[in-house]
Amino acid sequence: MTGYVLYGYPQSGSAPIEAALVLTSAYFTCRDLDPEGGLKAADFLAVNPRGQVPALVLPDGTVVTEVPAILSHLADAHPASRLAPPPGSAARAVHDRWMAFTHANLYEGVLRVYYTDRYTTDPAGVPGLRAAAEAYVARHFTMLGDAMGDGPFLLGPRPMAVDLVIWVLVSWTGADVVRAHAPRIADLAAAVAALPELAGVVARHG
Ligand SMILES: N[C@@H](CCC(=O)N[C@@H](CS)C(=O)NCC(=O)O)C(=O)O
Repeated sequence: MTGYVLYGYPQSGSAPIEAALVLTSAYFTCRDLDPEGGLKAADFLAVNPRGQVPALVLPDGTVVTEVPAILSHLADAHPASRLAPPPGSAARAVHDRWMAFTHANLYEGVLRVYYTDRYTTDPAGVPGLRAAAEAYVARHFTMLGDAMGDGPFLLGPRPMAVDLVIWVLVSWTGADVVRAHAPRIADLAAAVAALPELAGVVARHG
């Protein structure tokens, strides 16, 4: 059977994509890579020359990378799953606004915390850069929390693609750290993790 192929590894950015694929009920297989060597192996660089996960191969062979692009495609290709509001609607614009906000500020901010040494040629500057990145992440979690309506998910009662990304970002940052700045975002992540359909994904990714 031809389906999606998801390149990733546990607790990486492939987690929200795996969760979205489960919610679409589409057929997919996971190719877990070794984060030490597998990302820079020639066969994976042929899929994503950036050597990063997630990378999703569509059933027709098209490769899509970058979390928001992958999630947006899955939402549009599987409208019945209601992973995002319908394209062209104001609600979709709001969803995509927060998806872009989350990716540009929080995902990239968390990467600066994890891979701080990549952002300077001066090893002595690493601790200061990391502290600044942590403060940046905290500030943006606060803004995201301030944007929440009644919950339990960012845009209301239904979990959407943006919530899947937030769930992973909270787990990377630490729920207690997020709770100190944005308690409702910590609750949102817990609500995603408690979705019965995602039990297998949550168990795999922690
Ligand atoms: N902007 C990319 C970021 C992807 C990314 O940084 N992935 C991490 C894992 S969460 C990775 O592959 N890191 C390995 C590396 O950069 O060497 C996206 O949205 O997919």
